[in-house]
Amino acid sequence: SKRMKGTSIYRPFVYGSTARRFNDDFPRPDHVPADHTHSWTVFVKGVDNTDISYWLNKVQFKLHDSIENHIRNVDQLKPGETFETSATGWGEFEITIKFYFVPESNEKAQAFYHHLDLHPYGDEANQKQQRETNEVQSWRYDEMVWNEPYESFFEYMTTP
Ligand code: SLL
Repeated sequence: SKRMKGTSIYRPFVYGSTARRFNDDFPRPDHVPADHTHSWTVFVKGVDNTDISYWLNKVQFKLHDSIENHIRNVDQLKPGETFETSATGWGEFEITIKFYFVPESNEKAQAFYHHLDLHPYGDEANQKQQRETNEVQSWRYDEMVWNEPYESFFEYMTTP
């Protein structure tokens, strides 16, 4: 199969994290160490939860190496499941999110970087809202672009 000159394919996705602070309404479970202040999830998903598993085969989340089992591979999703992983902790750090594409693509894996936000940020109104909901969301919209895709991948992606 040849690469298609002058052609590209793109698909939108959302990635990021949601963090919650332990408090009276959201107590720290007994098995969680006492110095852990937050519970959080990092994810990759389609816009409005559209399925992305037809082009995304596996996601590897590389967390801080202070975290148990810090390299997390998520694949073979069942319908309705999301590429995501969760942990508890006390600190912010950079998460590497590596995308592995379906074999039809013949493309190498590609990495994205996400800063885990645990603390309210932005202007006063935003911070107030984050404190009230006890949810710090740090989400980003992006598009995966494949330039000069293989003909077979182009067909795979454009055939209903
Ligand atoms: C910092 N550079 O010093 C960062 C590192 C690492 C945070 C933050 C997990 C701890 C655990 C955790 O929150 N690590 O699982 O014991 O701020």
